[in-house]
Amino acid sequence: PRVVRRGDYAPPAWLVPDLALHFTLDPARTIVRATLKVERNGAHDLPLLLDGDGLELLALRVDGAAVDPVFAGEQLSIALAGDAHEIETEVALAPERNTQLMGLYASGGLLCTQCEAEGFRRITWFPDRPDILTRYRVRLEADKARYPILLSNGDPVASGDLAGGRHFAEWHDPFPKPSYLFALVAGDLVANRTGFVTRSGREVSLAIWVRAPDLAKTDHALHALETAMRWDEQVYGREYDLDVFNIVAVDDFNFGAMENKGLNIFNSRYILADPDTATDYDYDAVAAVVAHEYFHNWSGNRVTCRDWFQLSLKEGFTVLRDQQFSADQGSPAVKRIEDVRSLRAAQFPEDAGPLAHPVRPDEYQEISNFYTATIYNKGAEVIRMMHTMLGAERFRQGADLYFDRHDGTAATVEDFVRAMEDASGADLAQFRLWYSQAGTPRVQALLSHEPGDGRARLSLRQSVPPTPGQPVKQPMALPLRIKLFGAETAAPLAAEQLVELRDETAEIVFEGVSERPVLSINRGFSAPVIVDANRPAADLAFLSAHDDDPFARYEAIQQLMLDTLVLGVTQGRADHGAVIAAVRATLRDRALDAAFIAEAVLLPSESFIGDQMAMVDPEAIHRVREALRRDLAQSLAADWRAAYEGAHANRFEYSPAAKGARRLRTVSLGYVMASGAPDAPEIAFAQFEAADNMTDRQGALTALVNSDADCREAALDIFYHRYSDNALVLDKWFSTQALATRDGTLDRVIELAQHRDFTLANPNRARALVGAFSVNQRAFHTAGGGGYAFVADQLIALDKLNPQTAAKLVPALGRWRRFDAERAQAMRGALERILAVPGISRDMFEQVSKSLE
Ligand code: DPP
Ligand code: ZN
Repeated sequence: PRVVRRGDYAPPAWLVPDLALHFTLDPARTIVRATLKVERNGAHDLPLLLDGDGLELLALRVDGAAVDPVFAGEQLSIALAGDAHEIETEVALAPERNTQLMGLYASGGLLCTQCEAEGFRRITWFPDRPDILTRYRVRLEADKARYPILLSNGDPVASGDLAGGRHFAEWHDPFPKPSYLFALVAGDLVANRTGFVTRSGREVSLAIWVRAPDLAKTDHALHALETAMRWDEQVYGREYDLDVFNIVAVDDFNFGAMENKGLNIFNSRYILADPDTATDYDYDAVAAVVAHEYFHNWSGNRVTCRDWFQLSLKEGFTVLRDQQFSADQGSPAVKRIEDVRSLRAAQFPEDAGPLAHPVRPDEYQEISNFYTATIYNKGAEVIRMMHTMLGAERFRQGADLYFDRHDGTAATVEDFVRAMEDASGADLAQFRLWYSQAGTPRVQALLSHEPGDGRARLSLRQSVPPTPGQPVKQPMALPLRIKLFGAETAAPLAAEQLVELRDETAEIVFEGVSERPVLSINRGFSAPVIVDANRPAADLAFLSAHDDDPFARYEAIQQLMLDTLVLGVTQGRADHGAVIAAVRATLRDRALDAAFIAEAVLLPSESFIGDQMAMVDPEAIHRVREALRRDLAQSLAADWRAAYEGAHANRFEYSPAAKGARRLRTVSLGYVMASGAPDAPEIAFAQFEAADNMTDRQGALTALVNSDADCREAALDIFYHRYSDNALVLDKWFSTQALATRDGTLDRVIELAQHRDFTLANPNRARALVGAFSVNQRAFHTAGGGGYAFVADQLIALDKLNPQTAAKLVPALGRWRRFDAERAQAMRGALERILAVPGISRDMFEQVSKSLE
């Protein structure tokens, strides 16, 4: 297989300062004429190499004269004598047959593009690499009735009618950009518009384009966009730079959204929201993704990536920025809990498995496979640690320096770290290991107390596990926020310290510690590591009630639950008393907000429990967790009912307080159901029917679908018929069933794959069924291997349509080392079957072959 290596980077031999693109749009046959101005970059006699993929080449001219194409591998090779030339190409494409959804494709009557990372080469011949920055002039021509709206990057400069019912629009983007940021959209769209005045007085016209029936669902996204634009001015000093900012929602999309300059294209699930169809989670995700793509205008577009090994330069930084934004809109503590939860659910397993890779990888076969939780979420944690170590003010100075120094260029991770160093005076030499070493560091923390001397000693020891290709690791620089509390007085024994662990071991001595200290460590999750502090249940219970850092408090109760569950699995039994007492105290603490309580009292997921064990026994984990759930539900029956009823609102409102109440209501309903009380299904069904919002409705549906209640099928039917014309809600109908914890989920999922509304052609739908099922630990690992066979069949079929989306679903099968021999063999068998399919994509080949190693 082709392997691309970071060390092989060489600057481009030819630059393309200007590009004119002329599209004659048609779903069956689109003609693209491109005129590239090329300039020799330095002294050399190398040919111009252009990338192309699936293009029918109709004409090639150099300085106006037709030439015969010469190919070097997949590239077009053009020998040029002078230092500046004009290259013209003409190609034909078939957007309606483009099932990969990369390049120009058709979605729900629209024509649209996706170019990151390497989709532009599926539109025209071009040096498709991010360090070539080009000024684009684009002319779009199309049938006016079918495609009345024609959009591209930058500012609109001309439009008008043409013969034969056709029309045209011209767009100029004054900012040189990499080809992955090119976009166009043609379709019958309407806009929700507003004006925005930047802090220096630029008037920007904002528009969110959708099909007419969806217009009423765009207010939330538009509001989020305005809020994000203002926030970036205030917090990072970054202002918008064009006269228009357009967003288009499309139904078929591989990513969540794409930050094309001035023309963001979104998966409709991250734009459309109204109370009847979107949950609070969806509302939050819409705002976060709108903000994320907008923030890319600086962290990604104005300063882009030199090569794809630098992907986290823009993604890690932009995820951090969107996390900070969301934290500022609601509860920072709950946002931090959610972010750590998703890091642990997606990134820790990646770091512990066969696809582990550093935040700045050294090689890849297919770059699409590296849009991972490591690049995004761990990348964000790495920059967050710099923020923690430098402090907000010096971090901002570093960000300013980075933007100033590299504006209009393609930069590297090293450029970012150097800007942080130069602005702050900090030494980040060792810290850079976070970019090159894969694997989640572990920190052992042991606190001992010498009452006679009034002294406490904290010994820390770090280790970074081996990962594929990296057997031996260096100690990392880890910022750990630490505090001690007195076990008797419940008072802090000293102010919080920020300890930077740099060596393999360290000892920290605390003086004047007269009472027994309790250790609070990695507060706020200051470093993305696994801490083994071996604290007894009593200390965890103490911290869950008294810690003054909300994250640490959440962490303590979760650790207590986790210890109890792991003990239950490994020893066959565990005492539930401490967990029950801690949950009771949390539920009854009037000072806590509902959203926090809801997060804290939720048991760790079955997969997260599995992640703690060398050998995962999915059935035992399920059994032990259900037993604790039932015990909590029954022991605290009155508390759950009180929490459930106390969190009832009379009508829908989208505010942090109302969201928190709904979250606690849903979690409490889950416990009411788990108690086995005879009236519980009626309560859930009543909520399902009376709900005036999707959060309550789906919450009740989930509780029913996880249970054996008779009315669960009725609820599923009602839900299906109510929303049968709404694709995004039908996705929930599929995923709720695929995620069900009850028996028989595998059979149900196999049945659902035959449902008339199931299709692999739409990535959201494929993920809703196959993706959701593959993270349902118990169902996916059903004894007999039926889950693996099902997923393998689906991935083989999906790979033929959309390799990028298929390859993202491989990791669940790649975890075979953690399962018993029978399961491991069946999982390997499924992977081998995929690998043996003739014509397997490069995307799939890389993921599957690495998973088998
Ligand atoms: N559109 C994707 C994102 O914003 C890839 N850049 O993360
Ligand atoms: Zn991004």
